Amino acid sequence: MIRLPVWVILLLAGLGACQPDAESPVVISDVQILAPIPGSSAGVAYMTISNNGDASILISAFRSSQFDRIEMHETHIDAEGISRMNQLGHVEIPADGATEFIAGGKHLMLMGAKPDAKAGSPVTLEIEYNEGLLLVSATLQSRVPTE
Ligand SMILES: [Cu+2]
Repeated sequence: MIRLPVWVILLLAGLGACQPDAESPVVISDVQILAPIPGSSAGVAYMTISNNGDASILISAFRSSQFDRIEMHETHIDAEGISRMNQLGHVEIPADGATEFIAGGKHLMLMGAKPDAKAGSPVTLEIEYNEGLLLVSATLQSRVPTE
């Protein structure tokens, strides 16, 4: 984090009510961060990250102080028809493009929940990409087991 350029800090400070012209071309929407179900320590997060800039961006990591680590996964169906997850090292979002983290596709697994990572608690994710850092804050929602 020490290697972040100063303008990133200014950009984050500018995320309040008034958006300067030099705002980040990256827009995050449809954020849903789900707390672990009882008996599990893994949460999951979904969101859409849009890149309105004219250069592609590369997302290299997600972090949160409430989880030991966050992995980027992609669910796919293998040749036997079994649903599997690959871990992704990075995610590229093309210029004027968007990437959805959704159930059944790319998604974020939040591993090793700390005691304060409960449904109803505020949670902040840091997103590290090639231009700096983005922050996403939300309330942890309860995860309803689905089968
Ligand atoms: Cu996963």
